Amino acid sequence: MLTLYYARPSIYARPVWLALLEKQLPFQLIPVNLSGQQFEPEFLAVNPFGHVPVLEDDGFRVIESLAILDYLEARYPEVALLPTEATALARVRMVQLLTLNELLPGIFNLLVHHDKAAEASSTLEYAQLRVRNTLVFFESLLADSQYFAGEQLTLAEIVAGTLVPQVSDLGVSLTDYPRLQRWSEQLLARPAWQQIQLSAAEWSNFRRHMRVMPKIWQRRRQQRVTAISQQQFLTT
Ligand SMILES: N[C@@H](CCC(=O)N[C@@H](CS)C(=O)NCC(=O)O)C(=O)O
Repeated sequence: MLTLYYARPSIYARPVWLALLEKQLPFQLIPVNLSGQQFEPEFLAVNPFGHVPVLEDDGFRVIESLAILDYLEARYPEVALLPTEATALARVRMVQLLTLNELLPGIFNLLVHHDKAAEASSTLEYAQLRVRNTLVFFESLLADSQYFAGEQLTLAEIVAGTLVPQVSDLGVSLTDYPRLQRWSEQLLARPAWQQIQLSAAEWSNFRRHMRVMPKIWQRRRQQRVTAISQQQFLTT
């Protein structure tokens, strides 16, 4: 039986949730309350890094969202989400990595610094540039195709498709990116996307949460040091 440890709004867990749905696999969800449950010994025994997502498959445990997606693809290839042709594969990997390494930190900094004065303006400017650059790149990569790697839904949609269709909820308009807008609408209409849809209240909660994230991180760093060192002490 497949088990996914997740949190509903988690940007890293949602692609795994979507992949399980798109592959039509039976699975159970275990919610983790990220206000502290991730540092409890029971969860650190599941993932010593205290993060969701975690996937368990018949006793085999995988952490790190991209590793989990690759595992699911190799283990359950029936509904294929990863092309093998070189250029299509490169497109998928570019979209996955740019989403997590450029778009996500850009959006995060826009949210955190949105109302800060001059001292944060270069951070804000850089964040805007990262978001815009990624969206422009994605817009041109889509060209006239239905999906990033052609006419087949892939892990590029699974990863970018949990963030790009939501950027307007996070304060970034998609009106300058008509292809991305069409692509987003198409994804949001799919049953799997509808199943993981967050309500307006959940998005607004998420926005509020992201804005205070640097303070939370500071506290969590200490919690993590304490929790992980205790865990190591217990296991040595
Ligand atoms: N690189 C990891 C990142 C996972 C991650 O940061 N997950 C967040 C939720 S979006 C988390 O569990 N945060 C809890 C914490 O930082 O204490 C992945 O891709 O799975």
